[in-house]
Amino acid sequence: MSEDLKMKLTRRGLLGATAGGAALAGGLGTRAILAGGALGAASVAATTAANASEAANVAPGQLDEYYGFWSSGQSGEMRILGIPSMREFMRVPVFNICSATGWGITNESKKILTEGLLPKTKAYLAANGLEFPRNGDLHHVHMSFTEGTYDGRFLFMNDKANTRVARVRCDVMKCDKITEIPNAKGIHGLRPQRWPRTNYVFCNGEDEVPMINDGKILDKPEEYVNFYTALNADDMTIAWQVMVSGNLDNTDADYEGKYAFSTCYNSEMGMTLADMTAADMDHVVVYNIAEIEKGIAEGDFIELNGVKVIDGRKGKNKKYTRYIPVPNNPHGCNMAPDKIHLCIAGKLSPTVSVIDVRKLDAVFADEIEPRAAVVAEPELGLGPLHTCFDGTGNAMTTLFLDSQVVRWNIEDAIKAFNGENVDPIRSKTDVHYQPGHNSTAMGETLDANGKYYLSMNKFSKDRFLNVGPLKPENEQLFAIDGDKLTLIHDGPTFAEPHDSILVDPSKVNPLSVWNRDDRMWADTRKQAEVDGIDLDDYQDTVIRDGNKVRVYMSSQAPNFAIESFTVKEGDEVTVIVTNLDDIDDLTHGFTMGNHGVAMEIGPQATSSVTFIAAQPGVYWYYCQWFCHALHMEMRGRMFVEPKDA
Ligand code: CUK
Ligand code: CUA
Ligand code: CA
Repeated sequence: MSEDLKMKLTRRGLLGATAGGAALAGGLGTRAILAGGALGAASVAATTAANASEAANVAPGQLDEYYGFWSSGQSGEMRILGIPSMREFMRVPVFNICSATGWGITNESKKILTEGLLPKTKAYLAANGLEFPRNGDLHHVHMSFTEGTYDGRFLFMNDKANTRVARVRCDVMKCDKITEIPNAKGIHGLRPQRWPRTNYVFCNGEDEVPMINDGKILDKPEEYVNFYTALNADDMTIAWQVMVSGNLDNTDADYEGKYAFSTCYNSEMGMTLADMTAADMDHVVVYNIAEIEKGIAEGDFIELNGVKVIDGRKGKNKKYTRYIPVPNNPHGCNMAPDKIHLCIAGKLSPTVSVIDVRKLDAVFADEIEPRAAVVAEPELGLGPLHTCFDGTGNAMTTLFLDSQVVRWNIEDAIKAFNGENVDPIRSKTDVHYQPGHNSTAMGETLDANGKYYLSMNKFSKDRFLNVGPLKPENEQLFAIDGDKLTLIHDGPTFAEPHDSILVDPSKVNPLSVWNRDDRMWADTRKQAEVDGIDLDDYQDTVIRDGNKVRVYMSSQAPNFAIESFTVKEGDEVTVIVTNLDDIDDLTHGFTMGNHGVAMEIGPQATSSVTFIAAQPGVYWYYCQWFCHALHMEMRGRMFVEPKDA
């Protein structure tokens, strides 16, 4: 490592950049502190792109070229956008609670939010008066693959805040499963297996904890471990886990189904910022999938909380994992669609380490040192976080501190690493400001193409009218023209443009109207059968079952079939609404006034909600999704009789 590079990796450099707030001050201070010299010039001047914005203009009524599936960070939902217009089409609630759709309020969604929680978690949530976590931190959304490209079955996403993984069905764009991951803490990096298909979803546990986290071991970091989890994509159960040394940040998988990878920024097992950044090098963990499966089959595991756990810690079982040293505190982990090069973003190091996955067989066979799998380490700029690809042999890496994207050539980087006098950098383009993730159309698949480049920026600063101390983030879309990136969209976004994938519409084909026999309301259907009601041949009926009342009603614009019903004070009331309309876009809602109850009922869907009618009186319910000229009139009354009347 050059002296210059070493200097940039010093802890003082890092602390200066973060503690001083220089990163937010426009870049100059940061660069001075961290690099002591000029790298590419990230200007704070606004980029004007008046004519370029034409390129992002999708004419009224015209459809976009790509779907964008967005994570929303601490908002906990998934979003669907159109590329290149950047119009936001939909918000799909996942780890959050949604007032519009009733996610977290309906019985159907509550089941999904609670059934995958660990018993211990349910117990301590209950002690806090909760059935499920109220929040989520959704960083990474990725679609299921078949043979290296998207197959339009599912989208998978992590919740760092509550150690969960969720799945969204692409046919209806609703979440259908949420699994809390045992043993691990803080699921961060997440990627589906690419080859031969997504049988596994790989999940990184970021936070270090004792192997058995029951309070017997507390402040003894030397006894902490981290867990890498393979989830079965088809049923969202845990397939296996690998215990590793150091923590786990981002993950990716190869195009052969042989290896998966994680970056680790805390090989030091430090518990303070100073200690987490103390070493010169951290590492990338390489998982040998076939060997791990063999180890599981042969019983070479311990069982922890019902999960088969392989010991892949450093120096334990070298057939399962290898540790490739890379400069301190790496972050992004991105497999190129050339099927060969894995790009590890340096974060504290201005470099990206390029690992040739063809060399990993030799690493596992002890024929070469792990570090010999690194075939390039170009110096690209300050704060490299994530890399994406456009299928041309070039890579684009976000530079957080420089507020730029650097476009560079992988082969030239390899040549330079081998001593040839070539500069792999093709161009640097300013973004506004501090980009984290980036994406290209189909960029993490074999169909990667070079049409659009998306920069997901963590700060908007001076770019929009001031809305108070909490500012929006900023997303920028660029047209890729050779090495030149032209800004075609620049727009604010609410927390947080974390990560995204841009998907060709040929891969996704959602329904417009629900199938009546959808499994989303299978439990409600069962209850209806017990109540002697055929949900398909609808009877609008009120059933009394002790102090439980079930109100079955259909809806057809602009009417609820039941215009009033009567219950007794203290009754547990379940309202089951089936939307008989079978027209595109004809969604009804059910809101029970003053009860904190609302839900969406899509065309042909059934939804249900349960509450206690605790106060006698007259209460109005109404449809809260605009459905008809007489939508305001789509309402009815609930009479709650006093207990001793
Ligand atoms: S991590 Cu945040 S910018 Cu959660 Cu995808 Cu890199
Ligand atoms: Cu039904 Cu509004
Ligand atoms: Ca470190």
